[in-house]
Amino acid sequence: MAALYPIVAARFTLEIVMRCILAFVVAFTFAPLAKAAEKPNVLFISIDDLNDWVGPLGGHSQVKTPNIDKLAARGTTFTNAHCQSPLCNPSRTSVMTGLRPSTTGVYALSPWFRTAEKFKDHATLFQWFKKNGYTTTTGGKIFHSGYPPKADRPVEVDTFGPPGVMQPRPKVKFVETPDPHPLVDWGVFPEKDEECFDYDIATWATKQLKEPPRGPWFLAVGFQHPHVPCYVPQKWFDLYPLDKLVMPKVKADDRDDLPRFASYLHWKLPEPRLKWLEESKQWAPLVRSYLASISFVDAQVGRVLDALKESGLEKNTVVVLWSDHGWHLGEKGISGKNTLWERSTRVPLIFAGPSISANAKCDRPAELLDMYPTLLDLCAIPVNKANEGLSLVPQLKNAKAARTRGAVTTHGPGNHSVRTEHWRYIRYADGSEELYERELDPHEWRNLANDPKLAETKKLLALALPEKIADPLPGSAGRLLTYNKGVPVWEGKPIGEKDPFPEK
Ligand SMILES: [Ca+2]
Repeated sequence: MAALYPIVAARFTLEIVMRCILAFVVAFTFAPLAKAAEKPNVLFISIDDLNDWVGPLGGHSQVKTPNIDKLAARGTTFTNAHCQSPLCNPSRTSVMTGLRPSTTGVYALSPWFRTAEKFKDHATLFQWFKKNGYTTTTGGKIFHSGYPPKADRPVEVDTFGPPGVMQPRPKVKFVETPDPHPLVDWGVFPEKDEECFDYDIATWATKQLKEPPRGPWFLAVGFQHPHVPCYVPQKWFDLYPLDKLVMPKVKADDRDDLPRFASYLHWKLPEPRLKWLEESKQWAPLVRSYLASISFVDAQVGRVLDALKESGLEKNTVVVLWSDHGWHLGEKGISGKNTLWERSTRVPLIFAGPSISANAKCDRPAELLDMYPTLLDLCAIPVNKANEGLSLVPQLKNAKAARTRGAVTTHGPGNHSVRTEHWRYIRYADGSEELYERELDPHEWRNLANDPKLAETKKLLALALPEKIADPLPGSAGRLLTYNKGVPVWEGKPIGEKDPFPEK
């Protein structure tokens, strides 16, 4: 035994040395991998047509969004965030490309931006993350419905989950709106949450979180409520009794001080005007259905966030929740979007996760366009120099951090709005203007553009507007307003100088 001992001891020592060498080699060889594993994941939640009627923004005193409230409590809410376009396709194209509509030429419901040669190889948010080691997955409505076309999907993301489909729908519309558009409808339907399309999207997302990919991942989940049709089960309507409903504030002569061009941006919409909603006693039911749809989608957001928590990945996941644009419910005489006013441009934008201040509200102007560079910054991914947005990380660390740039929204070539902390300035393609002093006039009821004392203010605000204005991409159609040689053209039809504003 005595003779054996030194051998055993030597072997033991050798083993220790070998193990140390191995540990050393492993540490060095896999150091970058370990670092990569520490990279935060991204849970990107988009909500369709959700205006500021959420708890943290206070847009409606009665709205119940406990899950979005909870997310806001553990993160930072931008209270002055605005979309780049008040319409799905251009807004979402801007978010994913990191470019303004005035740069892409995507102003309308079509086309898919890749049809333009110059964007064939433009790296979207998802592609930039993939290039930097992330597994990318999307489900529900992320790009505009039907986009990307099937053939392009594998190029855009690693896994393209269920696309956004607005099903089921009742056999016959509940509300006979002036435009018989099948989606412009609201009411109690179906019976159970489990039958709603956004319920399925949340279920799909929770499954992704239970079995996440190896390495850092980017999961995009796109909900469609409260986009019309505002169909949800009865229990969500019960949260908002009709007889106690607080209606949006409107002013009867609100449009009297607007330039005529303001009406051209929404010359004809499938969404009804306030006049019709009042006459047909549908205004309150629409407001109620929209609120009910918000609470329903909030519950689906909650299911996904609960699944994130249960997965144990919450600490290392950046969550960002946003909506593509707002929605009018009678303000300025209309319902729907397609305007450059607060009701159309203001959106929820909430970040939560590692190194983000909790329970913070940032009043600095922010743009949805800023999400792309912000997410890169949060995940320590190299910048994409093509990005036209700016990282919001300084504000995520300190909500009071300065931000000098206003938030710009564009609808159709040459029509822009800029929002600062104090002002909203709008300039239309024909040069006509609007100016609102936001702190004194939160409903944007008094257009101050003709006040000579404010000429210099307008000039300074106008500096924020884009200098280059791309022509609409070939194939542009759906909600497109152009202005050529002094003639406004809405969806291909010229608008006459004396044509009355369509009240339906
Ligand atoms: Ca939308």
